[in-house]
Amino acid sequence: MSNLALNYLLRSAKKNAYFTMNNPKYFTQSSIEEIKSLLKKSEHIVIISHRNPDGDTIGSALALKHALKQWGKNVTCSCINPPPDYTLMLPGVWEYVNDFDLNKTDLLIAVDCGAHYLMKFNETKPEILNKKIPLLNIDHHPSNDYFGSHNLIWPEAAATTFIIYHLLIEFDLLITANIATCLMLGVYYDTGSLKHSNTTSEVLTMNADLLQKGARHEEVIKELFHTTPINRLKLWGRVMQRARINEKKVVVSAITEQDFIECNSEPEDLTGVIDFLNSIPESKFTVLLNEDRKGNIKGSFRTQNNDMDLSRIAAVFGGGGHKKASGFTLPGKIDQEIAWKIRSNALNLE
Ligand SMILES: [Mn+2]
Repeated sequence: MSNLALNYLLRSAKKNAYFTMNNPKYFTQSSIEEIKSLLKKSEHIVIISHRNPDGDTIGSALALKHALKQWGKNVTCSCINPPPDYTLMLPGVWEYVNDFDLNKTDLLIAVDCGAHYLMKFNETKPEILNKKIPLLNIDHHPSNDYFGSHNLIWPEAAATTFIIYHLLIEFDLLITANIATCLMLGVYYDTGSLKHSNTTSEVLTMNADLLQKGARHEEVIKELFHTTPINRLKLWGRVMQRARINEKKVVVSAITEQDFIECNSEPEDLTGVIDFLNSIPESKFTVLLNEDRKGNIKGSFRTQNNDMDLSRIAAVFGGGGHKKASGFTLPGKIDQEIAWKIRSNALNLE
């Protein structure tokens, strides 16, 4: 059997012209047979989630861990930072470790790591990249630098959990209710609750299958989208209260370091609020500026406008990203400027 991604792409290409077949990168990937035999012969496996982990990297790692146990493997999930709150309902998440012993490892698997340095362990353990211990790199970011000894990169996949789902099916591993829950959380996270443009019919089909297999859908939705601590709500209140739409139809709001202190919150608490700002119908695009606690300014851009290319605007500030979502980080502080204008019938200024 040939490569899973290729097979899938071939099947999809017939239905959907969106999938392209002429990217030479697809042909330098490891075959499914190679990946399967690698997994089968390994006993002590460490799965690495990227730094500042999100729902996709945690969901992928845990789903794979539970599945590989069916083959009797000893699997450890590891990440330099702790899993975020909204993943704490996932089975096995409490067993995450922030370090591991390379001498007791015969296979490393990186999940959802868009570049080698996002594993972060390459700084303390540079030998993880020398390929003496095989490193299987499973990811969906187009930016991936193929750092593994084995690579399964599928840029059209909406999430890494989408790749893991197809991998488990290909390997005849049972997708239990626990595994389905981990996979579902990753897909909901990376598609913004099935709202982003990466929500293909294949994603919806997979989600229906996960639900049928017992995924705890309600719990996933509650943790991801309906859980907001009061400090975060207060911070979001400031973002919204300060929002202005200028004469160029750009929505702007800003949060200072002082705001974070007063709201007892962190820059991570801003995640998601820009989508509310970006819903003002007449706006061209939205900018959210914030200071962090390390003396940097972070700018985030969003638009619903198909004619905008926000990656170019972010590039002016040394940043980058996508056409509809981009950002930058610069050292510095932001100042508020208030303009006052005198309006009086006693004056004739025109
Ligand atoms: Mn992802």
